[in-house]
Amino acid sequence: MYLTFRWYGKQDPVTLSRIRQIPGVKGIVAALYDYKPGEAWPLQRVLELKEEIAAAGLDFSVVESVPVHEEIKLGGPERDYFIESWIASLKAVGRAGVGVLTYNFMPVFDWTRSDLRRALPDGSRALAYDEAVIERMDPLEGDLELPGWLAHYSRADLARLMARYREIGSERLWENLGYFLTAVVPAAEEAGVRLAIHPDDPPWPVFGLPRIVVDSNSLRRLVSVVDSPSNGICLCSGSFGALPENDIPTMIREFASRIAFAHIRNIRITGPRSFEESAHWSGSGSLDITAIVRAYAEIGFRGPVRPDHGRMIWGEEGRPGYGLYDRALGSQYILGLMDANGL
Ligand code: DNO
Repeated sequence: MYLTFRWYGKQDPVTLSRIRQIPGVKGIVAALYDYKPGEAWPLQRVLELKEEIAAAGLDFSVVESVPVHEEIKLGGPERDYFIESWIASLKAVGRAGVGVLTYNFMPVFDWTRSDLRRALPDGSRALAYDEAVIERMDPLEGDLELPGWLAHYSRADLARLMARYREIGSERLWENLGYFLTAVVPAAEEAGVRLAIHPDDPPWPVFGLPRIVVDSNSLRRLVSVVDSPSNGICLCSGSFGALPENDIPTMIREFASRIAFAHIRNIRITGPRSFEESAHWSGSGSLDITAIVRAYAEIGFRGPVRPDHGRMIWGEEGRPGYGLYDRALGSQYILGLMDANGL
């Protein structure tokens, strides 16, 4: 396993030169942020990004994410066009020598939280999710927008999209994921890229929209749709871990051969379908990060890992979940566990 760090490009207050100073970080997780879902990434731009990262002494290890256009998820009439365009981006990623590509299949909204700056008792601030608050929220009212979401829709488009998803339900969403994978996995194999689906975060329906990548059963179904190492998983401990029945070390062992990318994050479950994000240390949250890294050691995981979200500490401002300090601390905790487990 080797340590990587997410970087949001030139706009990111966390610069590559700062990331370089974190011991043990070898790789960068990045994307082309100026392309909308459905637009193909030109090879030249991916190569430029790779060069920029290499100039800072780091490797471009993972693309996170190439967004999947809603027409693909909805199985709309234009899906083949958008799948072709996604494959063009995938090929560019492969030609640039980046071996892992993360994506998700969440309808409309990527990760969702009710609170971007929950004050924790120690004075730090963290992302939090409260089902009761979410139930009272109407995404068609107000400015529901989270940093990190790649797509933003006008209110009218959002209303139309949400209505279409409510019509199709989760079984059709599975079929559409199957159709997508059947088309893209052979292209990924050819391009030498492992796809890594990110689980739904949180792993249950939000705003009445179906969510399907939520537990071990869904991963079993996912890997069986197309039997190939390129049909891989981004095993995100914080996303799956919000459901107490998801035992992350057990999942790591079961899906060992399909894990292409590890996200390590801790959360503190505060009630049913409610949690706040905590520091990576096992002692600060509900997840046993020590056992998680031990499971990666047991399966001999050789792929990239990144400290997922961090809290905002020491007065840092910036992109919620993606400040420098707490993620850097988390990376050192992970690095220590890696060393202790011979990873
Ligand atoms: C949140 C991230 C997600 C992830 C996408 C992958 O911080 O883990 O936004 O990048 O779901 O497509």
